[in-house]
Amino acid sequence: MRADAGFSITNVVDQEIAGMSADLEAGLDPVSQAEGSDPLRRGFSYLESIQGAHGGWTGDYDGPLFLLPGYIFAHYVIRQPLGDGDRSAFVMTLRRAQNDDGSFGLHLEGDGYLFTTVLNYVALRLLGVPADDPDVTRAHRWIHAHGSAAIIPSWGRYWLSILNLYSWEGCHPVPPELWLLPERAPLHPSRFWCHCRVVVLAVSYLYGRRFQAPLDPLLTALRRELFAEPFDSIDWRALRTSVCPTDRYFAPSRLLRFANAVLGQIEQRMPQRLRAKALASVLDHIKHEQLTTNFIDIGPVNKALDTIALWSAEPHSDHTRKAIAAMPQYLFDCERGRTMQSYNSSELWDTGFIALALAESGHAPEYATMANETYRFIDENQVLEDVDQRERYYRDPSKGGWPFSDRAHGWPIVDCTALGLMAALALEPCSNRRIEPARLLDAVDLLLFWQNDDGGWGTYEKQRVGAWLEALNASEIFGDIMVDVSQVELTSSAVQGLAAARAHFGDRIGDERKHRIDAATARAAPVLRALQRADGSWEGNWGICFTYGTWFGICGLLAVGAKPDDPAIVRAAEFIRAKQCEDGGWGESHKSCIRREYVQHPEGGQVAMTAWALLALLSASPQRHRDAIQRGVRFLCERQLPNGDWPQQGMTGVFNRTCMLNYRYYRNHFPLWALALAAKNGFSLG
Ligand code: LAN
Repeated sequence: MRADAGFSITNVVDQEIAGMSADLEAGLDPVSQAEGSDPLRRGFSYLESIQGAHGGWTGDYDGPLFLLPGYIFAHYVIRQPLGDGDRSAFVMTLRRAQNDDGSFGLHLEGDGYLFTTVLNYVALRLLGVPADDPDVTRAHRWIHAHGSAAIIPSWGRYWLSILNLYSWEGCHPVPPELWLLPERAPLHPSRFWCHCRVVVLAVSYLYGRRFQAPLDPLLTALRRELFAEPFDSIDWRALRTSVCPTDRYFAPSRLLRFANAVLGQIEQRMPQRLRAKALASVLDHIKHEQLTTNFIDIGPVNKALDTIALWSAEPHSDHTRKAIAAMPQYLFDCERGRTMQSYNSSELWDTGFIALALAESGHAPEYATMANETYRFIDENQVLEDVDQRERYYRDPSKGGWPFSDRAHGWPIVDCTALGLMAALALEPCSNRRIEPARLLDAVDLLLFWQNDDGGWGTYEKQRVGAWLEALNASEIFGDIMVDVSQVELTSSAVQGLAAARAHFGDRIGDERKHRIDAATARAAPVLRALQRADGSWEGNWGICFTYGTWFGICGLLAVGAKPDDPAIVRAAEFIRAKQCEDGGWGESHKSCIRREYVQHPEGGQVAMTAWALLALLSASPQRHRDAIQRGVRFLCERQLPNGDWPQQGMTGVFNRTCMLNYRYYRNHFPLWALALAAKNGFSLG
């Protein structure tokens, strides 16, 4: 539930529980008894009961523990006090996320990171929690046992510098002049992965101005609390290369150390006129990002930083007012409290998978209103135009794409576009409206545009620089953040989307486009094969981990024309089958993503991962893996709750190798889709 709708979390949760227990007392399932024991009908009826008025499904989308602090810091810096409701809800949310040892993880299930422990400590203090509060004291102790805020990773340094709790001198330079380099230069930030690029953009503005909040008594107290030595006696420059070992994901490359040294020299000699020009250009790019996303901005990190940058430049402008007013769009009330979401929502993504599951089940005619409304959501959230002056602002075309959340956000993504396209095609027969074929073909053309020269697809954009640039990853805590390279999920989704469109349109797709699709598909096959590991698996980048990646790998190969007896598919299915848990499910730990090898989940089967494994095996060869599939199906059926929902379990999503995410609806649409496919292949759901 959207937090800005003015609900109280405790009320919501209490009401839901009260409603459920009343039903149980009356001996009724919350979902009508008519669904009986059919897990598909129960599951879809449950989803039907919580579909939004806009046709989509809205849910919580959190996990990272460095987002809400950014929201709190931004309000503090721009002197926009939070309301009492927000304050108490945030304090509760932050307390709940704290580990027993006083630390905060990079994400909800993670062991302590100095980065997030310091940020959450400061956030609690800025919210008015006193230094002698037991939770604050526990965090304080942990921070000092791990070297103090002095050795926080660079992303933490930026935040602390903005808050006047660190010196910009302790940060490696992030000069705004980078944006004035010739666009052909491989180091021009327009070549960076878009999420990295927008963070660099905002930080370069604040760094370039050495922006800091004015010191006040609370910040002065924090300066004392965060460091072992007196703040004014710290040798900031000497700290630049020291980062807490708990947080470091990789050692800095020689290229990065060299670049930092060179930038450090240049920064000392930067002409003021050049700096002013660079700052003006960067601010213009920030404004463009805000204007083209309805002030949502591409993600939560640049949303908070951009808002501060704008406020620092023009505190009273209409633009800044709109940027501030859009902040609460990132808040969401859920069982864990009032969270800052990892995106403005995951609505298109979830609604798209629900559409596919419903279509696969053959039950769409029974759920005609739900199917119709789902289709409407897909229809109403396709991006219809490119952004204004897109080339000047380094943007790829957008027309025809689908975003991860909604049209207002506007940044289309490769797999979301493929999903939007497939969902539209799958539900069209059950809908009383119809997306113009020309719009669906725009999606096809955009997918074709996005194909990389190596034949694969990345996330948001066609690859702009070689993968070598990853050596300049300065984040310390995230992996694979610099370049939008070809990946298994995106490549697989793109070829599946193209195959679906080709099958749907037949000859109407046009000769020229048909040839382009065929050529694109042929070029994708070797990429998918090259990404497969020797053990038959594919490593996922956005879901945990080998289970997710291998499902995409198998379906990608099938979409490029591989046969189920292709040795690559046989090996992949064998990999999946061998990982089945004793309880019949599949469960993979998020540690797989960090260690880059399969780690079993300590709690055994997880519903979302079981669904991915089943989808993989059912796509590869339902016959060869009959027993394993039947046991997995039983696992899902047994875990389903009386109301048609499934229990929330461990985290299922990941980004940049180290940070985990909670996808609220993965426990619903993936099991339903897997069960639907199983039923279609003759497996019993009884
Ligand atoms: C997402 C969420 C969706 C995800 C999929 C569509 C599932 C994926 O297949 C492609 C990549 C994408 C779009 C994705 C990229 C990275 C995001 C935006 C996120 C994981 C959500 C949050 C994350 C963003 C980078 C968080 C902010 C942190 C930074 C390091 C800037």
